[in-house]
Amino acid sequence: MALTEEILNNLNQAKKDIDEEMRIALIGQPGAGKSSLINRIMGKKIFETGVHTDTTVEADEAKLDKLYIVDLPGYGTARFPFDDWVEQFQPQNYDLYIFVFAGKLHDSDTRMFQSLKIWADKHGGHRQPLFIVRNFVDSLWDDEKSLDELKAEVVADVRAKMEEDVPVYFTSCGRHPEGIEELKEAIKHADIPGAKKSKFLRNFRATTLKDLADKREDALANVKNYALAGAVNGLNPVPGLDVSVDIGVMWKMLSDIRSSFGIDGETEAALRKYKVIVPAAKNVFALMAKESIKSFLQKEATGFIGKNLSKYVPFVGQAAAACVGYAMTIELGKRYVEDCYELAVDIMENVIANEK
Ligand SMILES: Nc1nc2c(ncn2[C@@H]2O[C@H](COP(=O)(O)OP(=O)(O)O)[C@@H](O)[C@H]2O)c(=O)[nH]1
Ligand SMILES: [Mg+2]
Repeated sequence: MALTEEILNNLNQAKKDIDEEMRIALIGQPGAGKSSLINRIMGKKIFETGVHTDTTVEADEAKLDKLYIVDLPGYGTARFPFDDWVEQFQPQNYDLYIFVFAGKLHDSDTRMFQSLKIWADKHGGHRQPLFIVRNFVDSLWDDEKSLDELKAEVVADVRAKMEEDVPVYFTSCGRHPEGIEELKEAIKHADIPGAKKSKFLRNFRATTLKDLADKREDALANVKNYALAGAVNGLNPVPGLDVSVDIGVMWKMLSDIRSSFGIDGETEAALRKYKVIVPAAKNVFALMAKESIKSFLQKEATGFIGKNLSKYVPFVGQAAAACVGYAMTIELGKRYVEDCYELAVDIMENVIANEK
């Protein structure tokens, strides 16, 4: 099938980007607060907290779509001397590390820091980002020293062991959470390929307007990949029209967009108690079922093709149908991102207003 150059050139990359996985490893001793911290960052319960028994011997794994989060057991213990730990858990194979500690650093931590540099050399020198987090900052306290002095001591110790001026994040997952937003922002800007980072961006729950803006940008950038996948699979002609789209791909695109913004069937029910709902809400909920996508296409396609006809004149038959499908998927995806974003902002602002 002859497709436009744009589609062909980008197709392989789009497929790779869609399938790309992101793997996050949590490293640190049991009780340091790894589970509590990742739950806070993700804004949802990923791991049980306060359970130490199995997590000291087995990795605890969570999979959210293409995002893997693995809570590795502690190393440098009688059970796992450092080398055994590396052998068994292959810690070199992650895209991003969050190292959490709550007390003193140990010699085995120094080995872990050094190992990450060695593993980077094996990966062509690109070191996977490591976030060093001193959790339990709420219990960082001393009669004789100020909090700033204590923090400076921690930073100096980490930098001596890393042999580098790395940042240290101070957090608390206790009664008064602290430092979580700063850490989350740093993870959002981590030096990893966009297709991987996207798997983080779409799977955490937004807690700030900045989060929603970042999700909007990520979702808009992803629309093209779905459109490409749909154009190639597009074997479902829309009855009565010269358009082929893969309704399944479209439906997946729309549900992924919704889910990134934390919108689902329960949101619709919860919104009923509001008297005024933004118009975007209607558009968002109207396209929740596969069937409604079909009727939407039938209604919209004629107008869409009319407006864009000149673009497709050089193509004939199936190719034109696929191109129109591609362009329509992009159009629909972009509109849907904006509607979901607007609705999510409205919900967040109302919840915040109600809490005040
Ligand atoms: N006070 C305080 N308690 C915390 C903090 N982080 C975690 N905890 C508590 O410490 C315990 C162990 O935390 P958990 O996240 O399970 O640690 P993990 O074993 O490293 O996964 C749990 O009871 C948490 O509620 C913190 O920053 N401050
Ligand atoms: Mg844990």
